Amino acid sequence: MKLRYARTSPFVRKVVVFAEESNVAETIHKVDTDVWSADTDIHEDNPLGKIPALVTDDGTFVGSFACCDYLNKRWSTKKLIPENDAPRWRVMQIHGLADGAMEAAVAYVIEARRRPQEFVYADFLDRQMSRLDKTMNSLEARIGDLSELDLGSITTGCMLGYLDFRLSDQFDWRARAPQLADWYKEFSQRPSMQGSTPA
Ligand SMILES: N[C@@H](CCC(=O)N[C@@H](CS)C(=O)NCC(=O)O)C(=O)O
Repeated sequence: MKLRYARTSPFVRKVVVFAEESNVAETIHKVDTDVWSADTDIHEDNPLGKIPALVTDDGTFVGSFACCDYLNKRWSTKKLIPENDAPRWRVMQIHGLADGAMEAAVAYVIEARRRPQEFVYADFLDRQMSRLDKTMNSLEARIGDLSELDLGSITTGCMLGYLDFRLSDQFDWRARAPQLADWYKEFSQRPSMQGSTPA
């Protein structure tokens, strides 16, 4: 399998950590991809121009959730997305919150760093920051739902890692969510997280 990859992307990191934790990493070949380069070839694998994309004998999966779901169903020897009922609802709910926060953080960073300064829209930045702020409260309130290793906790860990990587000057998430900070301190020590720290 081929994974369109960049070390800085939290969505790619989600797939990389998921793959390692579910024992399929060695079957994945990472292909460095700069989606922002003028001559990027990402569109050959993803018409949306985004990473991650996972190219497999069963077709190409775009978007981090579809990539993880495929790995889980088809290859993983350790299942990290529960099949049914309450365990599945919990993972999907946590994943939705963490993935949405990841989207907000990436949107903030693109607006702040990639737009010419005179076009940066302050209200847009505020809206993303408000999403992040409120989602920290929700995750803090559901800290007990992060005790298992699964798609929800992996996405949360990668999202918080991205906040540290790109938004540490703008957003002190640890002050908003002290229990989450304690949880992350431990979670981020996992070899899968240590080996994929964005740089
Ligand atoms: N919902 C997608 C989001 C993927 C995404 O936004 N990837 C970013 C890198 S972190 C990207 O490729 N951006 C390129 C662009 O927006 O043109 C997923 O879950 O994978």
